[in-house]
Amino acid sequence: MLYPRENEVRMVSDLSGIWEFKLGDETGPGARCPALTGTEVIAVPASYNDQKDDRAYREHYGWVYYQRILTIPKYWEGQRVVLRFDAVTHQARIYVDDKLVMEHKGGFLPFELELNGLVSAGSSARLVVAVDNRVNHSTLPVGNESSTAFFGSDNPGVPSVEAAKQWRNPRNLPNFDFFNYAGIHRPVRLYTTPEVYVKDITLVPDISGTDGIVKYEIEIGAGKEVYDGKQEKFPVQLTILDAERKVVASAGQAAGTIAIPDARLWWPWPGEPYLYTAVITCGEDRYEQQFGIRTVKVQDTRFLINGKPFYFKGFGKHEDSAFHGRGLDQCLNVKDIHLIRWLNANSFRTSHYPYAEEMYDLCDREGIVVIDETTAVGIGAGEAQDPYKTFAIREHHEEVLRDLVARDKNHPCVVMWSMGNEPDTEHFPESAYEYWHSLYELTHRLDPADRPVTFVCCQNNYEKDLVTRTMDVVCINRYYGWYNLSGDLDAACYGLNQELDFWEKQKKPVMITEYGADAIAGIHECVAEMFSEEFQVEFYERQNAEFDKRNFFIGEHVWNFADFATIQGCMRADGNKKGLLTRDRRPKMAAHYFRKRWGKMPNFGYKG
Ligand code: GCB
Repeated sequence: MLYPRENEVRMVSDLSGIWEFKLGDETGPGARCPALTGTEVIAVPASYNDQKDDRAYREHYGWVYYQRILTIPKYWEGQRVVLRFDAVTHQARIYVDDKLVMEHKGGFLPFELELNGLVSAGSSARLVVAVDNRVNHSTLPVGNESSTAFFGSDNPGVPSVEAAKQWRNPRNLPNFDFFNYAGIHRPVRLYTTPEVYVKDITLVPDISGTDGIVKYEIEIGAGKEVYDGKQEKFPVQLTILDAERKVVASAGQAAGTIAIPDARLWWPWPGEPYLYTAVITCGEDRYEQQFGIRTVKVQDTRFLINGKPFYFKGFGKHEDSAFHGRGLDQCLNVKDIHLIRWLNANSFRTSHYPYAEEMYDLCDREGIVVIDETTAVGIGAGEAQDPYKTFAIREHHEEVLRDLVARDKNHPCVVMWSMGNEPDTEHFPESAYEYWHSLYELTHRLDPADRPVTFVCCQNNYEKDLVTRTMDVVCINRYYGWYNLSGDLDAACYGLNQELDFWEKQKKPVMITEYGADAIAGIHECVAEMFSEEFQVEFYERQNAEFDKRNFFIGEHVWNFADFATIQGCMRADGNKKGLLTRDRRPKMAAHYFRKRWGKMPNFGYKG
């Protein structure tokens, strides 16, 4: 799905601002939704949870309602008018003048609908967006539904969920470690196109000698007009501009291959992330899509970008900040990109969901490498239940993969797809293999550029796990010295090395996608113990020394870039404190440590 961009033939109107808001309950709205009364104010885009200091907002369970008037200007007559939601978390029902016009499941990817026929140019309509924040065994991310999750698994007197309902309000029990923020998280926009319009563009870059080669395909859509696909009526023209907007190549078909002589490549920062622009015209429509010329390939135990062995230096992140929750914050995104550079890092993973499109645009432009992850976090329910046989998630997971690849396929910053984070691969290894391997094949088929595909594996019995070793890159999250062998870094390094010996035999590129220790900023000790800034530094120093000895090891992503909000619990003091930075982006000692370490490590050829 193309990002809405304004130009000489397309208008974009951003509906961000103050909307009306009302909390609902577990009963969702039906086919009709009458006007809301007794509403409160809410900012869009942002999570609703922290906009009012009220437990009812923070811990809400079920539906909420957003309302505003939308107006289609008279001068948009004759245009296709589209209402686009970049992300509504987790489930949305859209009403135009009382009537249900669209539903969408999944809180981190865009969806849109044409308003022609629903609201005419020169008139207004009432827009209500109903949003459900519930997570369970049929959603991604996954919510718990078991009684043990309610009360802690080692509580001997665990009552059933049914019994608990008698005296406890229903609540979300996320099977993931980030606060279950919800609401209209990203912009809502109206945009126009001519009736015959550029619907989609696929650009697959390659390199041949000094030339850039771009395989392209342009899809044309039609509103009321009948698009017969014939060149004569709606000729498609593709023009490639360089960064100075000089024409470097052009073609007159909707699909083909085009060469850019003496192309400048997209390199990760501090290399030059050079971008070209594809200008597509068809009939009256015009759309511009930026792209880069770069290749990505896994070869033996190397991850090659433009043919050179790349080493990942960076983090798992979150979209998370004070007040906004998970809502788009462009200022924070720019700040984070600058901090990534300040830290001398080169990459991050969009743990644990697709991020806002604006962030990928920034990464394209600033040369930050991205591992793009779906919302599949928390698939597992212990040894008693095979999630692959009992969770109704497969269809939705496929849909998320399809929509993610369709949304992000043209970004040069995206070098690998992560199908999910820390599913159960240990208790039901065969089921897990069947599930993940078929999705792995699907993702390869979906991506026209055929990027490497992986998923991120939980600390487990790696000998039993049949899936992780079959991924293009083995991505492991490990907490030796934190959740296990807590505080004992000698033992942690021993355990880590045992495991690394195992991975060495698999002859695959391996990277650590999470490792880390909580550190509460300001806690200092001479003899480093857990939760102090000194322990966090020592934890990383010791484990990095082990990674440096391993040739097949292609990257280190620390957990986490910054402290972030989680559900309250006895394991979390005001959220997860594993950030190198605090939630308000102040560096801990470990940030200075990594800035020095990464400053000395090249992007390419670190392991020869
Ligand atoms: C993990 C999860 C991540 C958590 C982290 C932690 O393995 O992937 O979402 O936040 O551990 O700090 O516990």
